[in-house]
Amino acid sequence: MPLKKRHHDFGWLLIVCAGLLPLVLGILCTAIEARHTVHQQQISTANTLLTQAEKMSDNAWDMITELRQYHYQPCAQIEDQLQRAGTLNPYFRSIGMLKGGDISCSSAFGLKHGTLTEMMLQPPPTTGKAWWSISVRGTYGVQNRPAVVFVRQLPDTSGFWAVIDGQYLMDFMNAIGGSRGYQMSLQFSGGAVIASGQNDMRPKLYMKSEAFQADSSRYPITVSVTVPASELLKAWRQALFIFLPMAAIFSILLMILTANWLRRRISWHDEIGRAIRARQFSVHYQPVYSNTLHACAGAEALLRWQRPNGDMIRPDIFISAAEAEGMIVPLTQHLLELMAEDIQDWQVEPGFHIGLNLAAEHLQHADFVTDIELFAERIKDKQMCITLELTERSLIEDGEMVARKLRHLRAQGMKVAIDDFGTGHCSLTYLLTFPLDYLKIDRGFINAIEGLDVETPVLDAIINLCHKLELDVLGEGVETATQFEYLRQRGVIFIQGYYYARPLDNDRLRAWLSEQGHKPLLVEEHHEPELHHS
Ligand code: G
Ligand code: G
Ligand code: MN
Repeated sequence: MPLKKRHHDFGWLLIVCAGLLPLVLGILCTAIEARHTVHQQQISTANTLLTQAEKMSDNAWDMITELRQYHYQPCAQIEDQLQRAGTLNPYFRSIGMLKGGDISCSSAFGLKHGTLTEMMLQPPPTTGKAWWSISVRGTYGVQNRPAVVFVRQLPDTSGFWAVIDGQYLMDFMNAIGGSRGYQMSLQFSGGAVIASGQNDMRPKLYMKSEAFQADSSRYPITVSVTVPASELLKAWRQALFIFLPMAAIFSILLMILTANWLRRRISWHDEIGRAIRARQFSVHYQPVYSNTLHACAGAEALLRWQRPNGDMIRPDIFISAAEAEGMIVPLTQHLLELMAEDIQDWQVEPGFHIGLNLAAEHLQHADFVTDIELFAERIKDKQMCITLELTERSLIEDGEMVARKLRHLRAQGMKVAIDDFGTGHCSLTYLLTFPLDYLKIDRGFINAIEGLDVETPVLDAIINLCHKLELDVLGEGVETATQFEYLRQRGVIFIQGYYYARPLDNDRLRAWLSEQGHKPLLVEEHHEPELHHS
């Protein structure tokens, strides 16, 4: 049986997918989470570095403000104070005064003058501003270590300057990110790059590490922090380490659930097929009374499943299982087969109604019309009136196509009824969409009848609706004389329920039809003493 084999293979695939789903989702989520974590660290590191650079700038500008007290004083007089200030304050490489483009005094070189360009190893930027700062790759005194130059120009061409050693910034960068392999860099006014960390960040193909840049709002400082891919992987590994055991448990659970579901599903599907072949199904028929004929007007076919061990399986269970697992069509075809066999022995008046329940899937099925026509053909000589009961349990899709099929069958003398009317979600739409002859009012509404003189508004409304639409009404699940009388008084023609007759197997039905079928149902007063009370 190749078809069955495919079914099982598909099942395995489904179980594997169920197992993989939590893992794949977990790997994806942790990757996103790790990226996010690393990015947050990157931002906070960049901000820390920026704050430190701003603090150093504050220091430098404070120093330059201090230096203004030496304005107009010759270098020889102030050299000592300059040296002391430059040495005792942290961060500074040197400080001094300017005269035009020349250094007029310096804490590092005293009277030995040079130009600003010579000290910075590059020409000063042309900013046009009185205050400026720039990072440089070295100064005259320390040529191979970066520094930051701060200059305050006064209107009389003199000025003050301070140089902060880049080593402080580089040490700070190493302290905050060196151990994690962060690569950081910092620039003042787009000058030389002061950088830390390994410069040989070989780009990893599978995971690019992106640089994050931050700018100071107070000074022309830009910092950039790059996290190596290894950090990302580490964060990912950590997240996975926490998440993976959970995902594994979920994965196993989901696999067990899927396997269980599949087993149940496969077993219902196969069981119903086997039961059909083993003829475990039979049909019971529940007689329907007519208030105009004053006799039995028909019967509804109800499927029954008895296992070989004698257990009955409840119809609502196996019918929903068959509907859920694509077996309702073969099952209904089997029902028609069994009914056709049973009906051969019946002795009924022409026009006797035979009702059968149809599932939405069957109505939508391509074989539906042929199935019913074949059945009609087989019981043709009994001249029965076949009643197709559409249940509202499952929604009928493509109503227009189904309506066409029903019109076609109705043209051949069949009737269409809505079963369990009022319990479904589409009762009223069905009234518009389908050609109808009857409504079968669900027994829930019949149960609500409390007495002949007590109103039952919803039930009354449904009955009125039927009269307006010129549909025949059938009351389902009528169990008491009160219910029977109540419905009769309100013009409900057809009655079905234990009060009149229970569902009977084929043999009992035939016996019942010949004994009781023609008798009117009399509601005698002594049957129902409460009639007088209410
Ligand atoms: O009497 P009973 O317990 O048989 O019915 C339970 C439910 O099963 C009812 O809602 C009835 O409509 C449904 N049912 C019984 N027989 C059939 C059948 O042959 N086909 C379909 N589709 N439903 C049925
Ligand atoms: O197709 P429908 O859902 O109408 O199926 C009728 C169902 O109602 C069947 O399960 C049948 O056995 C059940 N039934 C028929 N008459 C009565 C009744 O008087 N009382 C109750 N409780 N159930 C009934
Ligand atoms: Mn029914």
